[in-house]
Amino acid sequence: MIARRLVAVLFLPFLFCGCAQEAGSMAGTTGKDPIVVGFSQVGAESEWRVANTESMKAALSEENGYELFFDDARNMQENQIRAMRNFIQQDVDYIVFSPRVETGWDSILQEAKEAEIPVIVIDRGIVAADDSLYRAYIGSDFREEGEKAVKWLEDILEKQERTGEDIRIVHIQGTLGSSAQISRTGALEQAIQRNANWRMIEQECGDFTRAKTYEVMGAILKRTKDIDVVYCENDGEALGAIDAMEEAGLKCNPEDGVIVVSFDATKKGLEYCFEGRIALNVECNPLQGPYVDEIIKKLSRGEQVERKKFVDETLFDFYTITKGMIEKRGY
Ligand code: GYE
Repeated sequence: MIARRLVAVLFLPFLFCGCAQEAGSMAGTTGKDPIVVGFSQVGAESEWRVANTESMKAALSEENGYELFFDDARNMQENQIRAMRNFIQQDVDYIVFSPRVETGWDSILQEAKEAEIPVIVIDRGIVAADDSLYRAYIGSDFREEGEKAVKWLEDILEKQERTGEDIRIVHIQGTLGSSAQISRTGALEQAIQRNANWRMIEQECGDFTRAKTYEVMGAILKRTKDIDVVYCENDGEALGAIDAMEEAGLKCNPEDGVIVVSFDATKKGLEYCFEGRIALNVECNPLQGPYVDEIIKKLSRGEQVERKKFVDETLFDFYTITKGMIEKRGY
């Protein structure tokens, strides 16, 4: 196995095209074999994602006993599958991946299983034919995040005594088919059903990016400017939507403007929240590296691991956020 891996490490990197190869020195200075991990990241579409990548690289570092093969799939599932297949050919010890979408992973996971390479899913969840296709999942409870957002919205509209008026909602969705999108969308759609005065006037995909959302929001604003709430599924989308609305002369704030709801709570998102331009920012914690490290170390020692773990998350709103909270934010 070691000999096979040595060959793989020496030659296979040249077969990877367009992927950042970050192999450390074999065996390191400790005299122990490093744990070889292939990590397929979905892309670099958001600040959240960049923080997630950094957390993973910091935790799975050479000093920490790892050799990391990192691949950025540029937001394409087929690239992720290709990278995972390369990791299998390289006979890595573990595969970690952040799936772009929920479905379509069964065959590649089966290949990993046949090669006896344990797979750890991070961030977004998957729907797999069979539970034995991956060892552990670590990520966020996206449905819970969505529930926090709609509950907050119900409360604020009640406080503002707006339960009797139509609430016109624009919904910007994340990458369609991703578990983050499915669950955050699910929470809103269900809340619309139970609140007779909430109207979904537009629903478009912003693909979790500022640029795409700026475009789709611009198009929406040509159709209507009568908007009460914009529900964006991450900070990038919120920033893009706000850019477009402010340019069109709309004010964004929860007191006398459009109420913008967002997810992630990155530093930039929190700054917008402090100003009220984002009224509510539900935290989504990207710092998953240390948990992945813990899982891998446990598996390497032959210990049991939790099959599913959600990271801790909170929320921030315009009324309670402080400067101190923003300063503490590292990403
Ligand atoms: O909210 C968004 C990112 O999957 C939780 O993906 C993640 C989402 C996050 O691009 O910013």
